[in-house]
Amino acid sequence: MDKDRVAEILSEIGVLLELKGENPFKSRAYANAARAIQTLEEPIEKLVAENRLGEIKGVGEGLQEKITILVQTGRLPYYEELKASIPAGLVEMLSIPSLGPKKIKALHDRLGISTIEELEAACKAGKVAGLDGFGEKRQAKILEGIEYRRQYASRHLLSAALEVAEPILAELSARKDVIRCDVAGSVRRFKEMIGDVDFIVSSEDADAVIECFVTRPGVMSVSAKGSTKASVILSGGIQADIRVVSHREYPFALAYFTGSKEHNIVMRQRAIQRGLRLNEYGLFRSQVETRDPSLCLPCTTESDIYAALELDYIPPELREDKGEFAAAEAHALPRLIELKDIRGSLHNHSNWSDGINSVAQIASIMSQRFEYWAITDHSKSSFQANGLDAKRLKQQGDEIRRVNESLAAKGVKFRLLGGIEVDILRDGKLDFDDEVLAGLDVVIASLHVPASSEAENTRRLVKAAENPFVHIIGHPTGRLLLEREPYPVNIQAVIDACAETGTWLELNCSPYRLDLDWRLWPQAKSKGVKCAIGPDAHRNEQADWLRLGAGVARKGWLTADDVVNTLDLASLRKALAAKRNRSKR
Ligand code: DGT
Ligand code: CA
Ligand code: CA
Ligand code: ZN
Repeated sequence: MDKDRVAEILSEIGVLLELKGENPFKSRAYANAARAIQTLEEPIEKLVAENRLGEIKGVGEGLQEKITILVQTGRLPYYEELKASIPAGLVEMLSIPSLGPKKIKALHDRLGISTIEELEAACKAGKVAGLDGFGEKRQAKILEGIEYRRQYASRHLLSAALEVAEPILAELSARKDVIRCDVAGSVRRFKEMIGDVDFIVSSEDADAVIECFVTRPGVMSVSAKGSTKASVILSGGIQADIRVVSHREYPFALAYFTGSKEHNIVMRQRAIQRGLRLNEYGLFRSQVETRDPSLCLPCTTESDIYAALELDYIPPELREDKGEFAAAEAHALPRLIELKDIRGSLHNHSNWSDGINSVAQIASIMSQRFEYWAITDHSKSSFQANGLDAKRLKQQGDEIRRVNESLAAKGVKFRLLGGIEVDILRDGKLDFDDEVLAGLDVVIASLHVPASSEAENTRRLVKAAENPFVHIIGHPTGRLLLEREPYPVNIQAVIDACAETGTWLELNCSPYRLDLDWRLWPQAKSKGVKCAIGPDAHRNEQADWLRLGAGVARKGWLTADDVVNTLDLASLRKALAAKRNRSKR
């Protein structure tokens, strides 16, 4: 554990003690010690090893003992117990601008407030203004702070992060004083939701790069600005961090700030086991924490770092400490799917239901980029989405056929596929009879109106998978990121039913869904379940969501072979026929 982290924990202890209303001298002692440790010239591990913590100003015996435990074991039970003894809501309130520990304690003691929601209600009811030391002005400020926090300190969709990150990255790479740059953190790892966006840059003119970063349009406020790093809030409320490092440090900083934290911890351990030290500054021939460039192994890429630790290169999406180390050691990492492997999409809507584009418009755009594109509009029970009844479905089918004929006449290979996203109704019955489904190229079954019982939802989905005319279970858990939790369902049972019946599971790559979750794909894959990546496009531009789909599929350890819409059209047709033929055997 480095000194920054030790200092961070000590100062947090100081704040927690204050929240608890402990003796102010005690909490101040922690804050002072934290400050002293931050400015140490030597590695803290060295001081611990040589029993010299007493030399630090303001660090008495009690603190020495705690720091020693922390540095030697990486944990501090005292800190963990202290944290656990305070309602989580009080600690959370610290993130509200204008509220410090003393005020939070007063609110807790006098109004019994222990969550942000309670605080908001009390402010709205005017109860906070009446407290000694608060008043109308402060009450209004607190409400403002709660709103700010809600907007700006929350989590964001990956798609929103990519959207803000890409222009910044383009701008940075175009600068002459930038040697290399990349997005790091959870965005690079393709997490479905992110906290903030991290940029790593190598340059010999850090000042100029930082200045450009904090003054570019789109920056709403600058939260921190130093000589090599800065944090800003972008319009739209996403925080972005930048770090500028030297050319030599770049691969180490990129690897470190890509994370995940869990992945980094294992990397660090592997380094230690080999008599090395790994941190954001380098990989050093050293038994103690250091930044001495003369001890650093020469690595110019992340691959070099992995190689030095006897690992194959681990793609960022897999860096979650979920089995990637064993695989990289055994040269058994999968060759992950790439966007260019995807040849078409099986889940899309047209203006026959709630989509924007006509069948002809869809064909004219998608034929430029893909081999096939299925139109799978909603079925009649989804009346709010203008779902199709059998008669309109047939008319739509005729239109699709006409468009395909004219494509064929022009010698174009691209084809539209005709299909439906059929609602799964009560008891797992579908919105169309088998005879209707049998006439379609692609059938997705989706649960849009779930029951409250897990058993019931599971039964419905399993029954849908057992239908020989259903190819795909759409957005299998129904989650809406940042909005709605998955419906209760035994997803293991659904995966098993898909494996049993040869039904595909969808990786719905609408940025709001990314469902089935990447964490479940390795399991589905191990049972032989294939994946259909579907943008669920309601307008043509949403074809771009396939990029999210490919990235999240990578995060789920999937290869091109695991994903059905990497097949060419002829093979796809065979695969679509396979399930129906199965039931005839
Ligand atoms: P986020 O922003 O919450 O979506 O998640 P990340 O992973 O982007 O986290 P962030 O921005 O706090 O930090 C970026 C990376 O820096 C993180 O993935 C790993 C590394 N990192 C940050 N703090 C620590 C730490 O205390 N220990 C270790 N080992 N790595 C850290
Ligand atoms: Ca981040
Ligand atoms: Ca960050
Ligand atoms: Zn749907």
